[in-house]
Amino acid sequence: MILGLLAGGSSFAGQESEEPSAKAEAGRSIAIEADESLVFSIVEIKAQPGEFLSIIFTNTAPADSSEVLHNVAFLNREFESQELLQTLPPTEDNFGLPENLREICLGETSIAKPGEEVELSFQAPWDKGNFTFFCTIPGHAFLGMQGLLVVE
Ligand SMILES: [Cu+2]
Repeated sequence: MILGLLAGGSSFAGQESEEPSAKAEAGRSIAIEADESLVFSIVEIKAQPGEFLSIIFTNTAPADSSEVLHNVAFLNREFESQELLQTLPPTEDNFGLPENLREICLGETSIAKPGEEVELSFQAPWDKGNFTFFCTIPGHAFLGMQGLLVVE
């Protein structure tokens, strides 16, 4: 009975949110996964200039590995692996995007615990080129959680 009430409530809420908004519209869906092996299932995403993308990221680490947190953040230019690591602070109280990278971030998902799915809608840059994405959890990019958005 409680489930029924919740489902009804959410459909009503959906009907009332039809107004246009400035938020990035939902674009082409791209599913990315990562588990406790600290590698993204996709390390290259191809997109057209200005294309709207909807990233659906799932942390597929086992539920008992509660310390394995992940997210995905997209930057507005390519970072060589070493450069990215030098830019990231060695430790971070907040596991989200470091303050020094916030200005050059195209978008980041929230942090996903094992079994959780998080989403991010954003617009690819109009400039062609390579744009780095990575997991902001300390140490994960260092161990390989990074990839490239290729705009062409
Ligand atoms: Cu991670």
